[in-house]
Amino acid sequence: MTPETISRSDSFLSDVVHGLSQPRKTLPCKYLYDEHGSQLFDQICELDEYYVTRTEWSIMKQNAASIARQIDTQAMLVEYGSGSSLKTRLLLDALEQPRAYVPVDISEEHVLKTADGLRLAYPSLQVMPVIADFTQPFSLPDCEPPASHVVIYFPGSTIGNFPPPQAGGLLKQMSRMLGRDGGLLIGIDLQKEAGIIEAAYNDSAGVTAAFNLNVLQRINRELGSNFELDHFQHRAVYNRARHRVEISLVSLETQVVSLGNREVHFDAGEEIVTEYSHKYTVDGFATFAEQYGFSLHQHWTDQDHYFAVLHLVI
Ligand code: AVJ
Repeated sequence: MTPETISRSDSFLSDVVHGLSQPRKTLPCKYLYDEHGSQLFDQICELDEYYVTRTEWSIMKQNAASIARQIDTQAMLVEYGSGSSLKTRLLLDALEQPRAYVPVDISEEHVLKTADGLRLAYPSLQVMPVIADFTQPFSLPDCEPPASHVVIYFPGSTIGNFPPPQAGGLLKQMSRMLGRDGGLLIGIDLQKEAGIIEAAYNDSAGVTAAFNLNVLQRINRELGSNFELDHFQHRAVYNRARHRVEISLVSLETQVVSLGNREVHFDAGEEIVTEYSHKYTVDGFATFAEQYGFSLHQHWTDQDHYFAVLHLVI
């Protein structure tokens, strides 16, 4: 093991122990995205019930030219949580090429494979992947010639995974990275009828359930615990007051799981919250982002107002 992998699994263990010691048990949602989890997430994106990806895709496709105009040739395009960079290709196809494209993702296998694919498709583009947890400070690589500013692309409504205080922290960290003339292109999932939202997170094929349960498998494999996956059940409920989907794993019985030298006790019906997915309005998000120095320059949405892509500047 390299020192880096040791410290990474160390913080994984301490994050898991910490989360499972709370009166309301939680696990940080970033751990859903190991190699298998990232593949399952890609499958979620293709589900009929999961309107999010397809709607954002159609907004990007219909408006690629005007969105791409917000990114000039001097810019370094930095994508937070790039995954397979599928939507980015729409941007890159519409762009005069930026200085460099920097995909930032926590899943090493995923981001390196994606970077190779992009280099093949865009031979003259500098693709400089960064393997990082973007919720922590990280540094950008240097490109040649240097970029004059940064445009951050943060699609997928990933910002929705963070409760407002953390989302605000992330916006603050981003605003420091941009430089004058920089901007943020961000995808947000909009508030809509609860039934539509709940169906998206409780798909009939059970892919979201598998995605959620996979985090227990990962903890077993990487931290040597003994979670029984069939003793837990996926749950996703839209909390209308807080405008967020609360995704959890419910313990189906009273049970004890061993984790390192500890034992974690579960009551029957007790939940582990694994992810939130906050839904916004365009105005609500713009007002929120103003607290961190951003102002809304332009936005694009679909006919049904299910999703919006915002261009925020500082
Ligand atoms: C990664 C934020 C886009 O909240 O919709 C999808 C993750 N979790 N189904 C979302 C997710 C379960 C997703 N984002």
